[in-house]
Formats: sequence, C-alpha cells, structure tokens
Amino acid sequence: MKAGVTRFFAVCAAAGLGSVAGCGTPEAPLPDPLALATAANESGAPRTLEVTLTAQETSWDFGASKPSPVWSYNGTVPGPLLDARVGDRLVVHFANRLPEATTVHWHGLRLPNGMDGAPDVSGPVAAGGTFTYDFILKDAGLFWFHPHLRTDVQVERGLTGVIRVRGVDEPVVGTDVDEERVLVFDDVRVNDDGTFPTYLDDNSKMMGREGNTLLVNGRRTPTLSLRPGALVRWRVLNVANGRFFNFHIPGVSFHVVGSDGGSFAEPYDTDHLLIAPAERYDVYFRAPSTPGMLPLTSEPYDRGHDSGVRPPVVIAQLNVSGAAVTSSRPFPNVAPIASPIPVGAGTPRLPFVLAEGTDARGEFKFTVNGATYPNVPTVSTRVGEPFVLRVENQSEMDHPFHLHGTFFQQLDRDGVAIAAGRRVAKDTIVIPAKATLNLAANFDEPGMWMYHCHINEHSEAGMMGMIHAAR
Ligand SMILES: [Cu+2]
Repeated sequence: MKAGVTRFFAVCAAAGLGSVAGCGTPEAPLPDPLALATAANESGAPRTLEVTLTAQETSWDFGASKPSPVWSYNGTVPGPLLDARVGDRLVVHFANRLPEATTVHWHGLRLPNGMDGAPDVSGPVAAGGTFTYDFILKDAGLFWFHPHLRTDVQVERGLTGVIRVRGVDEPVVGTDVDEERVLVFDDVRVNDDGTFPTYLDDNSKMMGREGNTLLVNGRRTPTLSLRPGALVRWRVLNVANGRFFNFHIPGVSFHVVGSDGGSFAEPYDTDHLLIAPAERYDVYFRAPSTPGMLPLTSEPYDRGHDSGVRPPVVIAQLNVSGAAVTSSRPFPNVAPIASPIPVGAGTPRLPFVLAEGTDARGEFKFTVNGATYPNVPTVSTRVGEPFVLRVENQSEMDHPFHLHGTFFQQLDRDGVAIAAGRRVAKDTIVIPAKATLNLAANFDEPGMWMYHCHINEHSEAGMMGMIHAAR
C-alpha cells in the first residue's frame, strides 16, 4: 500500500468515516485487518502451488509500547495462507535467515517421510540454509506449518502459517454461506517494551507457556464485522504453545461440521467450543439478527492443576452491523471425508503411557512409557496395516496428543465407545487427565513418524517419540 493511501485510511478509518463524503476517494473498501497474507504462486503448471517461504527476523506490533522482535515466515505473523485444492502439488522453496537451525513441519498433512520437517529424520535446515519441500496435498482440510526444532521458542516467536486445502464440494461464499474466515488464535507473552521474556517461570514449564496478549490472525483483541443474520463459516486453528481456548459468544450456537482433516457424519451443536493447541475446527453459526457488539470470549476450562479457576477472557469483539441478511440459508451438508478404519480382535495395540514428574535436578519432565525423548523406545507397525494407539494419561493434566504422517480416529474414552457419526480424521486430540483413549490409525507412507504432546514446553521436555512404519 502506498503511503498516501495509508494516510487516507489512517485518518478516515480512525474517524469512522470509511466512505463518507468529505473523506475523499479512493473508492476501494477499507482493508480487512484480519486478512491473512498470501504467497504468490511462482508456477504456471496446472494444479501446482509453488511458493518461496523465508524464515526471518521481523518486527511486529502486538500492542506493547514498542514492536516485538519476532521471527516470521515472509514478514507476517502468522505467515502466509497457502490456498490449494485437494490433489494439488505444493512446492515450497524454504530459506532459513534465522540465526539458528530450523525446519518446517507440515502439521496434519500426509506426505513422504523426508518432507515432514522432523529434524531427526531429514535433518535441520542450518542458519543460512535452504530446503525445497515438494509433495502432493492428499487431503482436504485446514492444516498449518511451523518449526519442529526448539518448538517452544520458535513457534512462540511467530513462526506459524496456514494451509487451506479445499475439497471438491466446498460450500461457496455467496451461494451456500454468507461469509467464510480462517482465524488463527494465539497468545504471546511480551514485556511492556515488546521484548520476549527470556525466563520461563515454573508454571509455564509445567502447564505450557500462556501469553498475556491474545491474538486473532496476529492482531490483539480485534473487531470482526458480521452482517445481522448472516450464515458464517469459521475455520479456526489454535497455534498457542499451551493455552486451550474455550470459545463462547453470547446467544450463539456453533454448528461443528469438521475437525483437523475430516468431517463428522453427524455434525453437532454447542455453545462452547474447546480447542487445544494445534487442533482445528470447522464451524458454522448464524450471526444475531439485531445489530450490536458481542464479545468472543474464552471461558474457564480446567485442564489440570486448578487451571480452570479464573475469569473468562475477551479474545475479540464482534460488530454485528450493516444490512441484514434475509436469505436464511440452511447449514450446508458436509460429506464425511474419512471412512472408518477397520479394527478387530487381531488388530495390534500399541501402548503409550503419558506421565509427568521431576528429574534428579528437580526440573519438570514429561515422559512417554517412562522415558523422555530421544530415549523413548521406538515402536513399529507396517504400512497399510491398521493399528490402535492406546494412549493412557497418568498425569494430572490434559495433553493434546499429535501424530505425524497420518490421521487417527478415536474409538473410545475409558472404555465408552465414540458414536460412529462422531469419529473424524484427527491428527491432534486431547487426552484428558487420568483418561485412556484408543485411537485407530493406518500409515500409507513408510518411515519414522513422530508423535508428541503439542504443548510445546512438554514435547521439548521429553513427551515425544517415534513410530516406525515399515514397508
Ligand atoms: Cu502435554
């Protein structure tokens, strides 16, 4: 945007005079402050998205007295939205201009093992180094990318981005829904002068660091405009290190149609939507029919160690205004993407026990099967052969469990079966404190696939391991 245009928007937008006479031209609408950056497609080939992605130091305004020294992909927090269709080829020319090594992990995508960005599989990308990621987007859904090295620090500093892979029968804005947004929820902890604290307190080490600044698409407590009565689709993603969001809008019910890489055969309605770090949800709701301001809050949720004893926090304001929508579109029909993974008496069961404790020096440690990564014994399975991950959480707090390279489907919790219509292709799921979940999975690519808690402080403190999928 040119400087003159910027000044026009600054003056007229601040005065609330968007298009009022006397505020001059241009005719262009005000820029959407929540629009995600995009990356230019460098390919002319059909069904190919080819982009350059550069991890670099940038400054970004989180609302502190000074901008923060973030690490970003292509200069924005979050990084660019990569928009593609299922079956497309994605080529990413990655350059690391950070002062330390990193990788790019493509969270939730099924891809060849060497493209997964796991540093112990394909090696880190050194400071100043480059790597080209190149693979086919096999599944529709909302996915994301982030480093898989010093994840607690590198993700916190701003290295996140979104991949939206559209399916063949996606609802169309203007025909099936009135509007659609991709919303990236995050929190960062910044000092008054915008710098990042270097010291991590004990509570952050134990619970995962929660920030003092809540962000939607990189903006602090923004205002989102909605037309009265509009049918809205939100595709939401939580990229926070440790915070669980428990969304609530007064008087609004969320119609939940999908999560991670799948759709529910039986969508459900809820007025509270819990989303743990790294999860995604695909939800619809109808905006209130009367104009006004509504808060989007995160309501208390106890994820262990008395973490639910605190007031709600406001994440954003919803400004319901403008011409009312009278079309009263119904919620779209969404076909389930995944079919059930067959599980029988002979299906192999792989046990994973999650626990917390302290090491000999008194530091917190988070273990899988009694060990911390990289000392957790690798377990083995075979490509194309369904297996069941039996994940038992012996600790006093929830852990969002993430598996690379494929999806899983939750079969039960503590022996109580999940209804078939509520099984969905997930890559990240909350294992509640003291609970046991059975998850059916099946790799279609060979290799060493990581699994870990997606509270980044926990995976860095040991709650991580590998599954070997042999041919
Ligand atoms: Cu954890």
